[in-house]
Amino acid sequence: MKHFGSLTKILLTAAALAAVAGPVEARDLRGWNVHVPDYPVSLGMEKFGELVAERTNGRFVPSTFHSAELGNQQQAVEQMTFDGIDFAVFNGGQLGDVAPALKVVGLPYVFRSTEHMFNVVDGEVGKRLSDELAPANMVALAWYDAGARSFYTVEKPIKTPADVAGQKIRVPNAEIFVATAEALGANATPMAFAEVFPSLQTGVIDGAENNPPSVVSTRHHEVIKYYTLDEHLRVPEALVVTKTLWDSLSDEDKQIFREAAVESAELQRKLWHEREETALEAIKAAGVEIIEVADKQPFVDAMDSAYKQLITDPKIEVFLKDIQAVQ
Ligand code: BDP
Repeated sequence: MKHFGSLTKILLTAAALAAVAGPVEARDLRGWNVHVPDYPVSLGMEKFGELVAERTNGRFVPSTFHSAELGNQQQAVEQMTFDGIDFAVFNGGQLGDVAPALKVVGLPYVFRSTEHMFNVVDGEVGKRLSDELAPANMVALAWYDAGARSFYTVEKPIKTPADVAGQKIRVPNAEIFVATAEALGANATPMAFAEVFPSLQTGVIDGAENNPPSVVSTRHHEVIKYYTLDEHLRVPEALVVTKTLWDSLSDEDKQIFREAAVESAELQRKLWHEREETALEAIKAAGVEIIEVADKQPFVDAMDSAYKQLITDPKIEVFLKDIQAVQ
């Protein structure tokens, strides 16, 4: 498995550095990741680990456990609260279940483009979003790209919002996803990422929604027939460390961790961009019909009820206004 390879590399680096600099007390850090080892998020996390190990001269040895080996996302979020894991990449909208203000990045169609999204999360709003994670024992160090999520189905194509109504659509286990699918009248069915493939295969669900790289990494394109590019959600993903770990770091180490995270995000965003294109090609090549949505406005209009449900306190409203004001 890939992470053992890079773990070995990190340990060897640490050993080599110790030989030069004298013995170092290495602290192992456990990282949670939902994706397979060659996914852009996974490669970004590996980079983060390598840079931290290298630049702290092996005093910190982060290793990432891929493919939800340390549990599903909900369990991982929980483990962060008691330092069972030290770092992770979490879908920002899913974090809304533990830090309500984060729901704002999971509002349907909240970002106008990828550029707008990164201008928001890389700027002062991103810093404030990170502060909101403190009660969940997390600090966000950088943000990864996760493209845009769109619906896909096995039997009945989705061309208009009305086509979603009544379909049993899998969504991740978090309020923003349920509210978004329900706003279109779907029978929203929360379930863990790993369970979606067999559920599509056996007809337990009629469809799901995700970005092209995830459709391909989970082989959903082998069982679906239609992919509707409505792009209802564009949710950034946060590279987080526990607040416990963060607070224990010297200022110098904090800078190393932050720079490593930002550099890993630069790599991840570049890989993401490439993967988005190859993934869509693979989906087409598998014979899936791609349904372009020339006018997304009917989908946007249908999201009113999701906004009403998700904007539960004035703070989220302030965040929303601030996001809209960013260019
Ligand atoms: C992927 C996201 C991941 C989600 C997953 C899902 O990167 O954070 O957990 O979708 O649908 O695209 O569960």
